[in-house]
Amino acid sequence: MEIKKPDHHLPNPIARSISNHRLIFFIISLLSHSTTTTSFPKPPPIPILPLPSSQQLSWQLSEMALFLHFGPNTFTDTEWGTGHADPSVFNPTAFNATQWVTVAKENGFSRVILTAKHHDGFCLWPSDYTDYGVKSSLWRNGNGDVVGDLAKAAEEGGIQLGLYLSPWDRHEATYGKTQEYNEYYMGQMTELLTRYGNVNEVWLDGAKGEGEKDMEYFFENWFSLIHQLQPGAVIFSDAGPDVRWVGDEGGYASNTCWSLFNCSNAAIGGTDPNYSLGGDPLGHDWVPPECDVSIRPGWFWHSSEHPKSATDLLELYYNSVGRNCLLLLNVPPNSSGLISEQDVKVLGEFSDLKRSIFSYNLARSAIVTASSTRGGYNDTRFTSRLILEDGIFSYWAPNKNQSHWEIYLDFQESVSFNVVQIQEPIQMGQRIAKFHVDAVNEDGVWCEVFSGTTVGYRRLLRFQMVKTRSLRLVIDKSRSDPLVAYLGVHIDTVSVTGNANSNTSSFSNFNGSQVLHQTVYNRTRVSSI
Ligand code: FUL
Repeated sequence: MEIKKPDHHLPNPIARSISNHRLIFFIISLLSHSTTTTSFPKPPPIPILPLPSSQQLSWQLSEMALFLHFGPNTFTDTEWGTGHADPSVFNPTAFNATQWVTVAKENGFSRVILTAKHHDGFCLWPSDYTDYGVKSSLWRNGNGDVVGDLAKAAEEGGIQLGLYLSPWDRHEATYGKTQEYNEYYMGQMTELLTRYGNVNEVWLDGAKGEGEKDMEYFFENWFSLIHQLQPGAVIFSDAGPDVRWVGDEGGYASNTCWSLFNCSNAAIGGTDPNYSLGGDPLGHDWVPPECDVSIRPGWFWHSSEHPKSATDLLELYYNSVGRNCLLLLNVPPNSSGLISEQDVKVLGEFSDLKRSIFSYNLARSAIVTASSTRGGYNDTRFTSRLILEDGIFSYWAPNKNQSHWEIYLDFQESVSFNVVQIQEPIQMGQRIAKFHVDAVNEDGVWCEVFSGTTVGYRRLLRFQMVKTRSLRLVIDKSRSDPLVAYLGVHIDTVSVTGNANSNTSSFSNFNGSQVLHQTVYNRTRVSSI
């Protein structure tokens, strides 16, 4: 197989190359340490603006949310209800919000987001401002409250709650009259945000059918009201202000994905999808992207439709969470009021796959070194060894004014892998703009296995299986000194790696039996966790 050598390859044998590096780092570290004149520890670097708010940080850490589209459409085989369906159609026979929350929790979703009101205007809670909702249905003789039950189940289950209140309302008579409808919408928003405890996300969009009544939405008033009533909530829309739509409904973000954005360049219902997709390296606002996608073809449940496969879901995970986004996966409850068995099964398989790949980091026993360390080689607060600790709150930081930034993993024996994950401590701002990953081949030559642009909260890289003793992450371009919170090395025997990244290279020392050995090891490890 062909070996692609990057311009920056070192044609030295591995042993000499690595020990030379170590010696240089050691001398540099000693020098930098010996110039330290005080015993006070080096403070952390200055965060680079814009930064996430605590709500945005908590949203990003939640990684995956379950979207629940439920309402009259579930019973009428419709996607966009006309707003005139008889409320009596809404009658789930086995409704159980605890089952929804359990499915979410068991499969790693830390948040559930419900269509409290979709475009048909039907309210899943007993709103004082309209009869069009659960209170006019046969379900629980009109005394039911889907939002209330879900809020209670989420609180008991210890997961977060989000609510979607559709601006477009095909039932409400005041829709089209700007002043009246904004009053109506804000009245309903107030009900939702004051009756049900903590709400962590408010979801709204600019969707509207062709030829529908024209009107103005008072977005700024809505946003202020939401932040006032629920200071812990993020607001999602295609223009932020807190979280942005990624620009498509397929669940794929782009390879380059900045959380930086300019809200002034975006408008709800009118943002350029390409701008949403990639974000803006020069953006002044922190507005990270959320990828909404449905497990089935429709957003609502239809008896004729079936869920995607577990490997499809894994693919979505790589392309959303693995590209600095939150995955908002829609799993629509069926007409009995439960998440269908088929969907539960696929979600379970997806979780198993994810666990089998990511629960063991092959780098865990590697020797980690870096081109420099903030505060000197002996500073334990910024040492490169911290990249093996889970989470983003400890991180490697390089010395200031460096001309190159590199982290080395020496596995001490050959290991095979085809996935690398990298995390930046985004609480310090998103920094990395260009990087590549190299591995040493059997001739001791550094060969590029992947090159990319942004990292952000989490970046997952896939490439053809590589067998090596040493790997390095080289940061080529960064908005400020790059910081790395986590580096993971994994094996994925499931997803197709051939088309995962066009710039993958192949290794001449690929060895099938070695790969198999690692796989078994990995699985054994997983089953014991
Ligand atoms: C869109 C809506 O029109 C769809 O029905 C669905 O709710 C999707 C998540 O958002 O804007």
